[in-house]
Amino acid sequence: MKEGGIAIVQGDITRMKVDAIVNAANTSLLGGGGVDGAIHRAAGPQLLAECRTVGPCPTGESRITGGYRLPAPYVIHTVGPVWQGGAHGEDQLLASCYRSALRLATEHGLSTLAFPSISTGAYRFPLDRACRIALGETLRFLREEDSLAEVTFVCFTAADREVYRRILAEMSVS
Ligand code: AR6
Repeated sequence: MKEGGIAIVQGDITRMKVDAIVNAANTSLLGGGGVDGAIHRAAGPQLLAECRTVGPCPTGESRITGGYRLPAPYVIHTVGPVWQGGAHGEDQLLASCYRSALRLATEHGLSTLAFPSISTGAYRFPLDRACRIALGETLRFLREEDSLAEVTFVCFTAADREVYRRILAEMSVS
């Protein structure tokens, strides 16, 4: 599904042939489980070595490294908020993850970017709410900047992909 520079697919983000994939990291940038673990496994040990030189990274911010053995030449590591009920600035911090990752991509002259669903796994951010923030921030960014050609949301499950598709369709008509 494609809509105004946004594509939504189901799959493994480590296989994406885009200029940069985004990693849902933690503040240490030294790896972990989930998509972070998958990216480090696929990229190989040089990614961890570079991460040691660019971390730590505060929640809501992003850092860029090479992609090493990945098909994508760059990885943008962003640190999502841990869900604590929604009254601890989680929405603003998650929006900041998307904005800072998109900004880093344009600063590096990249034109295609793929995001996982940041914070919705181990960090337990509710999917619907996170998805509205992800798509809202990205649509706004794409309207204001013409440097990025396509942003792909890579959903790990078909159920997640359907949520993204439904919410993008809702946002596109409103
Ligand atoms: N490709 C695309 N999406 C994936 C993949 C993959 N290969 N693997 C998992 N997902 P999570 P978070 C999805 O837990 O909630 C790590 O330990 C997954 O189904 O990876 O931001 C870090 O080091 C979910 O939809 O990230 C941090 O400590 C989404 O990616 C912490 O987890 C995000 O789930 C970050 O937690």
